[in-house]
Parts: sequence; structure tokens; C-alpha cells
Amino acid sequence: MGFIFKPVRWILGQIIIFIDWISRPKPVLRDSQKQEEIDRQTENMALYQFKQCPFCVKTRRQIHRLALTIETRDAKNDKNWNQELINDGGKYQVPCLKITRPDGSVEWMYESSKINQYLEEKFS
Ligand SMILES: N[C@@H](CCC(=O)N[C@@H](CS)C(=O)NCC(=O)O)C(=O)O
Repeated sequence: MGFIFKPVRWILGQIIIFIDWISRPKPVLRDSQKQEEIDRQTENMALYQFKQCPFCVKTRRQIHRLALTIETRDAKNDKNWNQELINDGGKYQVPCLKITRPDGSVEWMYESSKINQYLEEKFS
């Protein structure tokens, strides 16, 4: 039966991506100085994610809406990001936002709702 679930899951994933694409919220507009300042802050962030994961879509929408430039890392297909997430983050779950602070300390933030709330509070 596994051979049926895989393509069905893939098709559902593509539908989610399509719905996300046609219903994307408009990004906020900031003056260029403010946007540059925010871009500098988000240089130290990376989102570990899967392309088709609905929770990742939820967080990517938030990133898009807040007009943030955050690197996305494919934790399913890229071995390095996959291993880094498991070994350094502590568990294989996406989305996960890696935040490297100016003092070099690193926070691995799991849970889409928590990440979205953090981004909202910091950048909206
Ligand atoms: N409550 C979590 C759920 C996240 C979740 O279930 N992610 C799935 C992908 S959709 C996952 O990481 N699965 C790990 C795996 O496939 O082993 C959230 O909102 O972020």
C-alpha cells in the first residue's frame, strides 16, 4: 500500500503549495532604511523546512507577509542540513528557525506557531 500513499502525499503537497501561491498575502512595505536594518537582523536566521510540509508553508507565508529575507534550508533532501537539524537542533522536526545571536549563542526554535509569533513580535 505504501506505493499508493507516496504519490497521494506528493499530490496533496503540490496542492498545498499551489493554494499558498495563489493566496499569498501582500508583503508589508517599509522604507528602505528600515528594511535594510531588518535584513541585517535576519542574516543570522535560517529556516529548516520541507517544501511540502503544511506547517512550513504556514511559516513561509509569515516570512513572506513580513517581507523578511530568511534563508530556507531543505532538511529533507540536503544531508548536511538534515544532520545539522538533528544533531544541533535536537530533533527531526520542521519548521525550525535557527537564530544565531550576536554573542554567538544559537537558539533552535521549533513549532510553527511559536516561530510565527516570534517573527510577528520582532518585525511587524
Ligand atoms: N506542531 C508542529 C508540527 C510540525 C510537523 O509535524 N512537521 C512534520 C512535517 S509536516 C515533521 O517535522 N515531520 C518529521 C518527519 O517527517 O519525520 C508545528 O506546528 O510546527
